[in-house]
Amino acid sequence: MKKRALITGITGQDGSYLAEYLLKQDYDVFGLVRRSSTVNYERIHHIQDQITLISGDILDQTSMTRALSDIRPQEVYNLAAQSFVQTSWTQPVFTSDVTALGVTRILDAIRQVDPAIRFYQASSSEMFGKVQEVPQKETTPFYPRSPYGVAKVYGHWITVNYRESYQMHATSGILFNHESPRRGLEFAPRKVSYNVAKIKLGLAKELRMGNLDAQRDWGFAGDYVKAMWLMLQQETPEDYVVATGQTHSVEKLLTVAFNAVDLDWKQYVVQDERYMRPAEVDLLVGDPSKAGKKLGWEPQVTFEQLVQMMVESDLQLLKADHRL
Ligand code: NAP
Ligand code: F7E
Repeated sequence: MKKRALITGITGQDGSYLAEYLLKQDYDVFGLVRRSSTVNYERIHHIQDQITLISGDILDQTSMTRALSDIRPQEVYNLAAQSFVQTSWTQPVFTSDVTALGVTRILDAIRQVDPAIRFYQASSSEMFGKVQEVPQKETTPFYPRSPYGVAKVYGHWITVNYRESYQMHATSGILFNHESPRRGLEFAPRKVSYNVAKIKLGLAKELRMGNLDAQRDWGFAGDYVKAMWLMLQQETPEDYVVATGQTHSVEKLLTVAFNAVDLDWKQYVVQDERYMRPAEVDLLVGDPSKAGKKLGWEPQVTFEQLVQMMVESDLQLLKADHRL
């Protein structure tokens, strides 16, 4: 019998890579998708005939229970969230409902339908916020700096609580920033790669950015979904930090991306207050040694390779769109 996995957030960046990865592991893959007036299956279009999409929303507990009862999966990966940090200040209540309470809805649906289902929660380095320790590891205290970060702290602790209260195989993966050519255009690395490609092709003249001093531990999304799967294959559920262990500033990101097309970022980047945050996370760098030791997980793509991959992909995309 093939294993069955349900992915919430399958239309997102990570959902699409995880679905591909699970198909390669010979799973039957199911994805929860919410209704929208236009179809947004761009990231899963290429595998749509190999997966099954189920209508539902993590704001609606009945839809979660129904999906679990219909599919009877062995594994559930909860990747659904309002995941853009900046938006969490303008929509704090909505962000909490989806990103925090959504986790309880799905955990409780699992408890009712089949508590033996293994559960992965997409936790985030944003929980470390104003960091209390460098580098950050599983035991580092949380100090979130945005409504998104606060919501993820709730999601993390409710996962731990259901594990301890009901002996469920529930795991929280504390993933640091991970990117790819499939990343949403609003996140810094994709915003940079897309606009660098536009400038190179003569389709834009400048790039407006916020805080250039912030530092992040950036990895490749394709590497990180493997860690999610490995966590659910362990006999004992535990929480893991997934990161590269290297950190770079937004300025360094600009340097590498513009250098990839032989341009100097200083001639094109304009700082714009609109992209500054009410409270910033200044420095994130993870310690992935537990994931290395217990899961045998290691990132494969370096920061420079990642940025070059993204710029190259956006050049191809824009050339095709504009028939260049
Ligand atoms: P993403 O591209 O923003 O995808 C989010 C997904 O959640 C989309 O499929 C979205 O569906 C879905 N979703 C949002 N609200 C929903 C709802 N109410 N019901 C059902 N589905 C809903 O995010 P990502 O980068 O793939 O990240 C995946 C998860 O990892 C998120 O939980 C994120 O917070 C977390 N995380 C990400 C990173 C990172 O660096 N990427 C790091 C740590 C943690 P639509 O397509 O319909 O909008
Ligand atoms: O910002 C700075 C910004 O939006 C990175 C999400 O996946 O990772 C992501 O959250 C940094 C911040 O990602 C612009 O101030 C400067 O310091 O790419 P980002 P994020 O906020 O780190 C974590 C782990 C998640 O869990 C989240 O879901 O870049 N920055 N100028 C800018 N950021 C953006 N977006 N746009 C700018 O113009």
